[in-house]
Amino acid sequence: MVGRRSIRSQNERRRVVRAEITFNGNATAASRYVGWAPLPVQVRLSDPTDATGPVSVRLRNQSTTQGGQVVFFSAIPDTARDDLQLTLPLTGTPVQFFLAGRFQRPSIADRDANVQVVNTANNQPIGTTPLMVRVRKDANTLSIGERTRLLAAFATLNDRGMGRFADFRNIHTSAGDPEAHENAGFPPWHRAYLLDLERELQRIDSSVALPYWRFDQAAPNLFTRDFMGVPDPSTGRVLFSATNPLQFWATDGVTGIVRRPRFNTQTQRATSLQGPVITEPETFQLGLTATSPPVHRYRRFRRYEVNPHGTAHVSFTGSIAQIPTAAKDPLFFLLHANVDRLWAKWQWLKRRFDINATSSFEPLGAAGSPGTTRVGHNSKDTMWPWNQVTTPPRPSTAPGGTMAPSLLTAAPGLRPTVESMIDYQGVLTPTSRLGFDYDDVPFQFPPN
Ligand SMILES: [Cu+2]
Repeated sequence: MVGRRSIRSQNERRRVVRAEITFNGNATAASRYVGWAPLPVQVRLSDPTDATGPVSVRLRNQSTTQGGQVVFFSAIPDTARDDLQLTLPLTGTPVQFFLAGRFQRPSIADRDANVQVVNTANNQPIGTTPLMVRVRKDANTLSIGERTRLLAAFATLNDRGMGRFADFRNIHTSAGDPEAHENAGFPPWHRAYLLDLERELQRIDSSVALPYWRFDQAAPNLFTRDFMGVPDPSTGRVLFSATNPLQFWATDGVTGIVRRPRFNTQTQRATSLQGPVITEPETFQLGLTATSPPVHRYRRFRRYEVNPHGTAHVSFTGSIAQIPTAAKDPLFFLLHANVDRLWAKWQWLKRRFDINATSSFEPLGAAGSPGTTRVGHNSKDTMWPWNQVTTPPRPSTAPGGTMAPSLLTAAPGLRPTVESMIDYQGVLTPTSRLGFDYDDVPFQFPPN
């Protein structure tokens, strides 16, 4: 009897020990979002009461069957582990490790993943931290909850035409056109544009990630009254269900969205008068410049601006079909998330993250040196409007201010350069991580 009681009281004492996790050095819940790229995380004993020495702990997913899942790294680069053994000093000094979402196990709701710290001496949990494995997903596969939160955040950002969204609409115009299109900076400029918008959506609802419209496949769940709307056959004005927050969408002082597809949205991929968008595998072949061995180069790959990108735009009539008005339509951002995903997936497939290699981006350098192109399209140039430059050849206004900051990463800074968009996962330079990922594009360390 005496022996059993003393064992029990010993366990109770050990349970007093508490561990606390901080993400990227930030203790608030607002920082607990992770994608596939490893994020620096710190764990420390927050209440070492009754511990008599360093405490050996194991980090793990609280449940391996539900919600988002994470993997652990003791350092980077390292192989991903299901759990991680660490020793926490009694002084409360934090111990750093790295954490990432487990590929293909994203969250579907905020805080549905849980990291548990277990005291290995008695197998008791001494801390549980909820988080979200938040990645950009195929819009056609979103749950009703994910879709509802996205649409509500978009509607709030626009606020019937009176909100912050007006800046985004006013960035993508005739004046901004030369900053963004038909040149080397097309992919990075749009990556920054989407990131800025996504961070604003996340300020409204941190569980939202921008989904993508996979335009080379039918997306019957996207083109519905509950999601992006269905056009009225006679006017082309998009109709929404009575519960869809987009029903009040307005831009330039006019309510509604005009968008009429040239293809069957329930059964077909995007198709213009010239024909369908090229497929994903065809897109990845655009960069091929030599066949044996195969060499893939950025300057060839960026031809994807024409097809599939341009083709997807002109698969409709209405505002999305012309550059000056395209960003009036929220579908624009889902279309462009897919354009960005194609670049991201090509970068992963061909390992094109080196900001100093012409195979990853060209022209390298800043405008004004030999062999460079228009300012804003060289790797070292800053990008309008985030640089707030309004002297020629830049546009005369720079709507929206500098780049929205993030608690998850310091990159790309307030005035991003073209090259800051290239290593978006921090594959080669961990501090370059921009804080987004796509559901089907993994993070992979470079080969040794
Ligand atoms: Cu576009």
